[in-house]
Amino acid sequence: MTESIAPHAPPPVVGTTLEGLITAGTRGTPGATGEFASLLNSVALAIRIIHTRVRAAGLAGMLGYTGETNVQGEEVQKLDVFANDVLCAVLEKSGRCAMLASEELDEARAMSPTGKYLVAFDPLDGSSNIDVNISIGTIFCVLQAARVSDHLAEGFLQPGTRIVAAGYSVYGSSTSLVLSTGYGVHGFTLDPSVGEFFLSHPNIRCPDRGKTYSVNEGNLGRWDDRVKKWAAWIKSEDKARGLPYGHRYVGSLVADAHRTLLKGGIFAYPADAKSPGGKLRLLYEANPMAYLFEQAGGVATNGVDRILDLVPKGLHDRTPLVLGSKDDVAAYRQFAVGER
Ligand code: AHM
Ligand code: MG
Repeated sequence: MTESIAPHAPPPVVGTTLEGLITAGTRGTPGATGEFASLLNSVALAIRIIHTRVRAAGLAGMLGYTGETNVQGEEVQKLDVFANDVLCAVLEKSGRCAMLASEELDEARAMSPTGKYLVAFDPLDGSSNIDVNISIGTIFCVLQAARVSDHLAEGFLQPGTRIVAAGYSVYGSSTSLVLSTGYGVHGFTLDPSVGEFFLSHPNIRCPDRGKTYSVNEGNLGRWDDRVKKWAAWIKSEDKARGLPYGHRYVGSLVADAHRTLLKGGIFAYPADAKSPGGKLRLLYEANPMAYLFEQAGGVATNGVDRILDLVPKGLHDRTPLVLGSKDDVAAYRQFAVGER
């Protein structure tokens, strides 16, 4: 059976550590062996290690490119490699992970044959912002390795509805970790002096409607007419609907999604003439975010259809991504299907 943080877990209180909440939540769940809690704590450990290197990156000779390109054809930064190595090493040591898939690895990598979980991650999202001290982060999701075939790379080719946990960290003005195991979304802030994540944002709810839109408008000339029409609408004057919306765009999904999750509004990375299938990756960018947004009462689509229903064909599949407040994503959909 799927282990998870149980609905009967004690209500989170401020002063709660991430480890404490995870452990309390799984204790007493029928069939729980502690392996799920142990896996999540391992991911949190990796994030704390990445945090220390990100914080000192300018000093530790960790900025800049390695000279390599990854499977996506993108230039690899030294911190991308470091973050990937840390996650791989920590997950291997945990013994809980059967296979992992990473933005930085061409193929899925086998870990522990007795591991019960599959972990997909983007070790360091927002690579273009690394060298300029702008928020970056780590995104991950966990699937269950329920069947024998799940211990092969094909195990990752499941729809996001099968996710059992997802989260992301933001290495920003503070380091935060946002996590869901299917019973709401909780946000934690790292206290670097004690090296612990403390609960700072219990039960995050994405407002039904926001005031900002987030999209790389430099791509406007490459969008189809329906997306252009939406972009014109959201900037139009309409007091009753609260338009125009303000524009916010960091260029790191973790940062743009985090703001949208907490404050509402809409983030969109539509398909365009350069990236006809979208830019963002389904398995380790769109799916974890979609899971978190749905858990928080928000919505995530590819413009029209629910992200979590999409069945990946490959580890590095891309998708258009539109997420945020339910009213704002619904309005986008009306434009996308030609109803407006
Ligand atoms: P990365 O995983 O290589 O960092 O790329 C993904 C990033 C997202 O964080 C962000 O939403 C998007 O790419 C920004 O793309 P653009 O620079 O085209 O606006
Ligand atoms: Mg990314």
